[in-house]
Amino acid sequence: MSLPLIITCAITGAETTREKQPHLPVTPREQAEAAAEAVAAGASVIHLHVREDDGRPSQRPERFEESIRAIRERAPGAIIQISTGGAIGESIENRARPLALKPEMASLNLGTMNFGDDVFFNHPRDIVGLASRMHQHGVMPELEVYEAGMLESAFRLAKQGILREPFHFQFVLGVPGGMSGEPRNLAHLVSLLESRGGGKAHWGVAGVGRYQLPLAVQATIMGGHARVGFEDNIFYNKGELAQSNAQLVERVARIARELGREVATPEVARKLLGLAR
Ligand code: KMH
Ligand code: ZN
Repeated sequence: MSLPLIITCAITGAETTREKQPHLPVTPREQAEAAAEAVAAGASVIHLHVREDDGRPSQRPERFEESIRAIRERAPGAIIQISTGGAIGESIENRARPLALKPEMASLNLGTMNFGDDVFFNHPRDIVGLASRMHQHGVMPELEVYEAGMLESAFRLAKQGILREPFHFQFVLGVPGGMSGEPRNLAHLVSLLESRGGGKAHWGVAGVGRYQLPLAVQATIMGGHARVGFEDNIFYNKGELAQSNAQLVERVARIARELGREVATPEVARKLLGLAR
């Protein structure tokens, strides 16, 4: 019997624009509305990037604080996971700053890679620095893995005691520069994780663009968890923009139930992930 499905909704991201997706939530108020709708539709975790009023991606702690407060008002139970990836080109100092707010979770990116036409830098020294800062603040890292070498890095960091149990991996597949979202790639990452004794680790998958839905369904069948939302994909169907983040969550929740898998509430997700609060 599979564990309840944890659906993460990445409501805003750093790269998606209002020009491409007119329903993108940008202000704290819009993000709170989007988060509340997503949680009502079945999401338990909100992966959060913030923007300035003009839409520029931001890592200002004050802006995170505003959004977190607004989300807490509209969706009090939601698990908020802040991004330490930020936008391409953001300094590591700025990426780390919102950790001082001590969110329940934060993303931790496990390697440098080409990211479309850009390079997403994650120096080993900075990965260790972010991991220890998270540990210091009691923040649970979500381990972002874009290709198999990054999973190998996680095993190394775990052996060195830099990453500590419980582990929660997010396989982000379909970024040009990382592994694509073909079913065999997810199957390979999961078998690699299991072969290294990661049987107790939790994992989820975030498929980029057209990979979002098939990978969410594959993860649902394989016993993993799923991430959807405008950060990774703006379409509902090919050529048809989604009307909201919640619409993407609702579809995955419905399919999961039809496949016989329950959808985790935030309280259930907290227990599964070992989040003490
Ligand atoms: N915006 C991407 C370059 C994360 O949130 O930690 C990185 C990203 C990952 O979104
Ligand atoms: Zn992100």
